[in-house]
Amino acid sequence: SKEDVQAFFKKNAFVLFTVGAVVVGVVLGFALRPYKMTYREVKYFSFPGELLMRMLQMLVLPLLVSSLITGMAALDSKASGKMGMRAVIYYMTTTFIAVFIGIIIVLIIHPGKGSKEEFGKQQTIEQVSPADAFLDLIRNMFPPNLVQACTQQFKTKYAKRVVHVTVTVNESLFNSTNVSQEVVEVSREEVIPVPGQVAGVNALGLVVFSMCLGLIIGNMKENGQLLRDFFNCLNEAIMQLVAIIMWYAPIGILFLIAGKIVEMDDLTQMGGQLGMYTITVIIGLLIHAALVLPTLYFVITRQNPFIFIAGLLQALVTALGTSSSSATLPVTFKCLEENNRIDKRITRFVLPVGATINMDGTALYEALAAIFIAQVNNMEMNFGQIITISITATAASIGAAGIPQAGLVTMVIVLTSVGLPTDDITLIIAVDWFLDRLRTTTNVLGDSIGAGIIEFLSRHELQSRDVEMENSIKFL
Ligand code: DAS
Repeated sequence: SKEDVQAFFKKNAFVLFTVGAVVVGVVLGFALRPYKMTYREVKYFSFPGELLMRMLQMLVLPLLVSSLITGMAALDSKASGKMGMRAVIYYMTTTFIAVFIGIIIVLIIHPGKGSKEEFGKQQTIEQVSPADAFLDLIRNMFPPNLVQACTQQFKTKYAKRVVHVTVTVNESLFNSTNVSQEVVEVSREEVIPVPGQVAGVNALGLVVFSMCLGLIIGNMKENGQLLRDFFNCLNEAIMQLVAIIMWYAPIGILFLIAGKIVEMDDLTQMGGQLGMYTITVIIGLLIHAALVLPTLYFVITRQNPFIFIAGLLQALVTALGTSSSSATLPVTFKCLEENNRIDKRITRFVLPVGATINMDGTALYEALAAIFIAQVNNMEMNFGQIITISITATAASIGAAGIPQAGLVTMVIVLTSVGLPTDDITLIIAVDWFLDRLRTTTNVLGDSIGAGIIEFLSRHELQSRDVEMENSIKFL
């Protein structure tokens, strides 16, 4: 009846607006392409989208810190330890499955034909050694300056330097009668690692700090109450800000998507290897997001995964629009807590961590892309190299920040670990803006399904702690 239809629209207005925004954005973008806007015009045109990005990013820091602190403080250390364990196992398993799918799919489809001609010119990319990248990951866990961690992260850079070395020359080599040694000085050029900082939130450092602080505050009995109340209220206030921004989100998403479509390079180059590569990535991500993750959710919780995913629609569309899992974090919170009714003790604990380190889509992508680059270079990867790729791709996905195209940067590690040319990353840059959106959506889905699964597995702890919970933290 008419009332039913009205009620349906009322209830799902948000979702309809958001999905509508994507459709209108795509149509508008293609309609405007023939006008060949200048770079400046595109920037003006996508301004409403840029604003959405900025608003969401504005909330990420206070949201991440306050939710982790309250999340940790709300659980006793035994419960949080168990949940942490489950989270880590879930993140590791799903990331490895993702990597596995990426590798299998690229080996079967074999999108790289073994020629680089059709890709055009390449640029030079800075080398990073896997060891330095790994140390950077750990360094970033301990930011020496918390204020700086809000704007910068640590990254080893490389510099060329002339070094002097002394070499002992044994003269007997030249003259068999006169045995003596001579020390000579030679200089050679060497590339050395130097400490550096790059722009961007050091989310990993803030996550580690907030978790530890939250754990301590949770153990502080009455003395900690003030801090618990403070962070709890801060968290709720930020979530109310999120609710306001959500009304603006459809407009922002519309312009983000339309602007990108107006701006993108011609699709003609999408033929050949790059086109096949794009399709391979899409298939891989689809298998993981639409098949593996829902199946895992169903097997563990015995509930309909697609109803769960329907509740996440807005977060998924925001991920698609912003290509940043950090910027999407506020929306992910809202969807999981309000639509899917996931316990706040779970979301506050696992979502900030998930958005920072659990990136299934990125892991799948990095492994797949590395093997694609090997194929283009006519290099066969042996079993050992494939294992190396799967390990470094996992590490690279953990190290990648939740910002647009971060995965492309950390791919240098994967390529160097198996001796592939890092400059070849530029071969796939043309399509990365698009694939980035898809892998970000997969990343957000992985985090959210993780929250659902971990809540289910932790139901006993959550129940038994309920009474005590009431005393220490009131969830507003
Ligand atoms: N776009 C990133 C994200 O936010 C990661 C990536 O570039 O792969 O999930």
